[in-house]
Amino acid sequence: MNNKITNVFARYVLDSRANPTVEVEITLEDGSWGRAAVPSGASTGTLEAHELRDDSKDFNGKGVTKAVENVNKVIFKALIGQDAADQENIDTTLIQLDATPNKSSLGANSILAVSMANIVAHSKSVQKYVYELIPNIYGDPSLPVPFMNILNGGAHADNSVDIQEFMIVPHGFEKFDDALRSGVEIYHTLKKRLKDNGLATNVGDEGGFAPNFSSSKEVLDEIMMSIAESGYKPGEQISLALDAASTEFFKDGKYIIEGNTLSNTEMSDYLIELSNLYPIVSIEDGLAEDDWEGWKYLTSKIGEKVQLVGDDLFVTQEKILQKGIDEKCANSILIKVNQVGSVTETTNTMKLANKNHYTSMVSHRSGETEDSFISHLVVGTSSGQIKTGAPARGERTAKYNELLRIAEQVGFENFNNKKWEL
Ligand code: 2PG
Ligand code: MG
Repeated sequence: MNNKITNVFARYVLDSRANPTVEVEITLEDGSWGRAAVPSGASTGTLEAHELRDDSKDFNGKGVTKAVENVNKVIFKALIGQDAADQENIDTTLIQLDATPNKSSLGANSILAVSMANIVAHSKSVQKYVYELIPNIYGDPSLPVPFMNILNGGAHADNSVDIQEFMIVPHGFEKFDDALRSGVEIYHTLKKRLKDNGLATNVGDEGGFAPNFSSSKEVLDEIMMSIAESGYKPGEQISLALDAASTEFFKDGKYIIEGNTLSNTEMSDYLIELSNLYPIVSIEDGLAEDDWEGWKYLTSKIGEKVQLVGDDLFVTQEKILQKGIDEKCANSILIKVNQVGSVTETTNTMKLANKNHYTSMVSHRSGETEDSFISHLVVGTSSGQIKTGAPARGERTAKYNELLRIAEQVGFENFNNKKWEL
């Protein structure tokens, strides 16, 4: 067996928000090695797997010394000699070693880094791309429609915009690179328009612009004009998507947004109004993570025509997704590897989603590294949708650039945009 693990080594590296994070390297008997680093969120769901931080004064309490030590001392011992080809066994070993329901003992950040590094090391050993080793859950490997977050608000920017993400969805193209290019062009047009109107063009955590606007309608109008001015047809070629991240502005059972205090039905009706006024095809976290009643209402109202994505609601976990399926909440799940903490659990959640006709959108976090594992995850599972920020900031372009490289293998025309055809 060439795939025996001979070394597991962790260090800290910095993420895109100047916080330390865990990076792991795994070496195999044949000399192949793989590396992976974990991301970190800002608008996190309460039930996410535990991110282990030091809680000392170093790095303002964000140090990962303990998580790194857990890899180098505890996980190292458990994995030496194991077969890297058996990802499921590696992940089960890690889960059992931790032995808590939310990975709070070893830390989801240490476990996930090891889990991802293992599949990368194995891919090198068998001379394959990582996406070739990922289960083809939704179909044969294909390139995703990129959900590009070009205007940032909420917890990702210090502006007056309450909704966290305004995304463009370039689906009306034959080829992945044409879709990506259109998004890039619109991004530049938006920048120019903001500048010409005396608005700020500095960017938020995910590379989207972060000017002050007083309402979502103003933002959406601006994006619509940027699409048209770039020479594209809104709705036909480019649609829109939102991540409201509404848990962030849900206080005492009410949604405090754009100067209004709304009940869950009023919040839903506001989102419905926006989706009637603009070509919005997908809304993430329109309701808060514990507002199941609100989710049920919104899903019953527009679940047939708009993709409703549960992020904080489902936190990539099978059990919680099953509750959503049973209660008819949402019709799609956001997939973030560090919300659950291992490769196998991530793909298991996606399998459950597919079985129940829920779509899966693979996602970055607002705090990211150059690691581009999620580009392989989205192609391999053929989920057809990725959100990985604006086409700016190195940690965001790392994912788009990896998709461009993968596209040379799977074919640029192998573009999974069927769901969005008019
Ligand atoms: C989200 C994400 C990624 P964060 O809410 O969907 O865009 O943000 O990583 O801060 O949770
Ligand atoms: Mg979200």
